[in-house]
Amino acid sequence: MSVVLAVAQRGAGILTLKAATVANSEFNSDWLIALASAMQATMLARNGVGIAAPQVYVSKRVIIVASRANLRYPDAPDMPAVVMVNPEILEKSDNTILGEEGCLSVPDERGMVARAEMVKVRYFTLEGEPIETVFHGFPARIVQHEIDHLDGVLFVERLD
Ligand code: K1U
Ligand code: ZN
Repeated sequence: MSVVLAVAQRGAGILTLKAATVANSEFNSDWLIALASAMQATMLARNGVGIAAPQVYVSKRVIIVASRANLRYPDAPDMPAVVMVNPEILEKSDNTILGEEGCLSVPDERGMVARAEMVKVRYFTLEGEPIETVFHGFPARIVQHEIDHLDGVLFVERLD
């Protein structure tokens, strides 16, 4: 059974830091697997579609992306939750889309943010396997929102 963690709220210092890269020696470790499991449980408990480790007070480059169709994005694909370690955006489209965002760390505030429609991302699995994937639309938006968290940026700093 997984632990549901406290979520850092806007104003917490950890949300402003650049998170540390996960070291090779940490892949496949009990603590990294436990972190990912607790992040997923916390995301589900808060009804989120993503989460980043700094939001649970761990300043490491780990995110989860879990797109699903919803009222704002009825055509969004249903994705199984994907854990990404040390994610990097390799390419992004020039064309941007303005879309509504929320944040587990900024309750009761939503706003319109312009994000690239497509991102090509390289990340590592919990076991350290490198993966390259292209995301479009809402999943691409979640990836960009979560990587922003790893760089200490909140969506409210990107409002249009
Ligand atoms: O990182 C987070 O704070 C999670 C955040 C992810 C996100 C939402 C919307 C656009 C980009 C990124 C959330 O999940 S907040 C909850 C939320 O806005 C939402 C929940 C279910 C469906 C749609 C949005
Ligand atoms: Zn957020």
